Amino acid sequence: MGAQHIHLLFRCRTYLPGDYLLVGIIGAPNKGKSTLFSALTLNMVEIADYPFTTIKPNSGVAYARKECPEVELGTKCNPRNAPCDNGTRMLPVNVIDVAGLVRDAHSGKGMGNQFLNDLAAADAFIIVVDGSGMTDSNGNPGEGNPVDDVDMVINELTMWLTDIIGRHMPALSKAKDGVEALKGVLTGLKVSGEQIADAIGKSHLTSSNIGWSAADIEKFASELLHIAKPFIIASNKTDAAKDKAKTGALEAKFGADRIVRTSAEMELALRKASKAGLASYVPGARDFSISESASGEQRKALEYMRSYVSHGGTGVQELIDKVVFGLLDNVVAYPVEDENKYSDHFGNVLPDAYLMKKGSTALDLAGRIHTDIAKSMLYAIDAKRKMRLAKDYELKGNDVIKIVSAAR
Ligand SMILES: Nc1nc2c(ncn2[C@@H]2O[C@H](COP(=O)(O)OP(=O)(O)OP(=O)(O)O)[C@@H](O)[C@H]2O)c(=O)[nH]1
Ligand SMILES: [Mg+2]
Repeated sequence: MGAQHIHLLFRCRTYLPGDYLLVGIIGAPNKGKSTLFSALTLNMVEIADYPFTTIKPNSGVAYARKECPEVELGTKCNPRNAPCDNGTRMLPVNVIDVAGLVRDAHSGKGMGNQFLNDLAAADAFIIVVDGSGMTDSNGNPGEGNPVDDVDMVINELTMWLTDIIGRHMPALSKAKDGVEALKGVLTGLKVSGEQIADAIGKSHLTSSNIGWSAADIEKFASELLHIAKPFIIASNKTDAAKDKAKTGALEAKFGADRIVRTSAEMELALRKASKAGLASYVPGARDFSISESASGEQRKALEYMRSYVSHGGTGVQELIDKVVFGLLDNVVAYPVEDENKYSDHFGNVLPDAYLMKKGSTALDLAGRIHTDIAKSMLYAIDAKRKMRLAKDYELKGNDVIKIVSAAR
């Protein structure tokens, strides 16, 4: 049997937004969730200085950024599923922004917690807090405590999950295989059997004959959340923070790794200014140029922002990059059909960029392209080094890979 590509399969496949990671933006009211959402997606949504501005969820596409291999390979890409911005590949990620969450939302306080169902399939959460500390936990002007707000969000998420499991307890308690039964109950939550088993172990419960008490369910829900729904914290409004103590307290409690200082408002203003041709701001950049066409007032505002971003940027791009490549541990892989031209069957150079969980193999990449390609896969070729790779080759990040399959 000759080794060839299955061109047809490459040709037929369309890229579905359903393949994207999903990131949920969550937090107490009036902290800047919708501003962050808008800065990330450039979708214009309602933003206002009072609690519960958002009622219906906003969903859109944000982009994590990574250097495109076109730079290293000295070529020019023809992107299909992930745009390229001057040598930086933009990997699409779905984001959802929901209503503000308050303490006891699970008992109906504020907007309640039903809207959390819209985030059930999230791969990760961004918890937005007011790093300036100028809004209280209900989103009103006053002394805020971001650490308490994060604890409240985690607690409300736990209670939401506890309620879902609790509702199914009569049926679950009759099931022989608890992991399988829980998997059924938690369909739509994007949790795996391994994650469920792990959470059962960590909460010192057993999976056979589940007869859990309310406290057991809560313990399990809390463990499962930590395992399956990792979070990062945006210490937002840091442009308005007079002292750094609020963010410092977050770092002390949750670890500096998990905190990104953001100014969603400034990122939104800069992306809008760039779109309007007033500035040449690239998301995440520490500098930009201001257009001649900017008016005196606009120039003044842009100069102020230019000075602000020179001290570490607005944090917004860093935040989404950290979610995708840090928290969710993804690498980018570029499948090609021609390892010399780095192209697909039509000559498109580096057409597709796939986010793959670290630890994924060349075979996993084949499966991502099409299950049939994975089934008949023989081996892979590292197109950069022209080296043959085994099916179980672990993707390193920015690999350009040809999958060689058996002709049928
Ligand atoms: N200074 C400053 N203000 C911000 C920032 N981000 C948001 N804001 C302001 O904070 C207020 C609330 O912003 P929203 O984005 O509507 O907040 P939200 O968390 O979505 O609010 P709800 O939908 O009501 O829960 C608005 O007045 C924003 O302009 C920021 O980075 N810095
Ligand atoms: Mg909002």
